[in-house]
Amino acid sequence: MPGRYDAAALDRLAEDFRRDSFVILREHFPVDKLKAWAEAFRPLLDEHIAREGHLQNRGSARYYVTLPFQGIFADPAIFEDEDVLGLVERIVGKDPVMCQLATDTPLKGSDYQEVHRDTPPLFPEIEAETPSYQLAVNFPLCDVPPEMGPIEIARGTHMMTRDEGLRRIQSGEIALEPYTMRLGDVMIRDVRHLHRGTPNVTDNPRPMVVIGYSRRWLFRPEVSITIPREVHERLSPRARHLLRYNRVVETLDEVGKDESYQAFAF
Ligand SMILES: O=C(O)CCC(=O)C(=O)O
Repeated sequence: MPGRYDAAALDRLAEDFRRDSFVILREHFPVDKLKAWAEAFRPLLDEHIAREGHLQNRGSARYYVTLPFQGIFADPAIFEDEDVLGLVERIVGKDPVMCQLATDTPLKGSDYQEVHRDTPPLFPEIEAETPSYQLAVNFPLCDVPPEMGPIEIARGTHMMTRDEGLRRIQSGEIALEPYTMRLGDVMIRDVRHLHRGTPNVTDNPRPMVVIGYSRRWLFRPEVSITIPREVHERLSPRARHLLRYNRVVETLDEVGKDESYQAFAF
């Protein structure tokens, strides 16, 4: 499927991204497809909570759950979306790697997270940030109004040290702004910006999908996608290349379900 944005529009979005640390493509993914994802996700969330919910792996009543790379979740119309990949390549360069397909879900009882980054500095020896190397493509599986815990982001803090970003937030120079989203909206963000999850005060879960894309040389051992062979065989050459650092298995039954990505805030 061709993209919705031409090259000039993608160039402008990439500029916005470099300034702000994120962009939102409104009404981008088909709502019916996402409703089917939401339905298929619900039992996976319940299973995760029953198995290891006591770990509260993202704070109180907030869970990180990896999605199985099969069935409707292994959808090239989503992870090979032309506009998203066009932006990813403009931001992290040619030959990006897809390293993560998961969800963050706050429930009733969730709280404000500590303001954090999702990754430690690439070069802790120097007090400077580099161009972007790790992106999260986020899209919710429901509408996210203020009462369902929208993410709050301090715009532009991806290119500052953590301490400088926190200082500017504390002084009021940069605000932590909430970003409400509708089903179908897609956010592409640099995981270094300072941000936090906020409480979902409703009775319904608020799943947010995260697809991770990295620069071509970056390997993140804390996340991975396990690809069943029959899914791998049906992938396009581009998809196989995107997923080249991930393990191919005969069946997902051979893979443990415990979440290995526990340390998340830096
Ligand atoms: O989905 C959200 O509300 C953001 C969660 C988050 O920042 C995290 O768990 O690292």
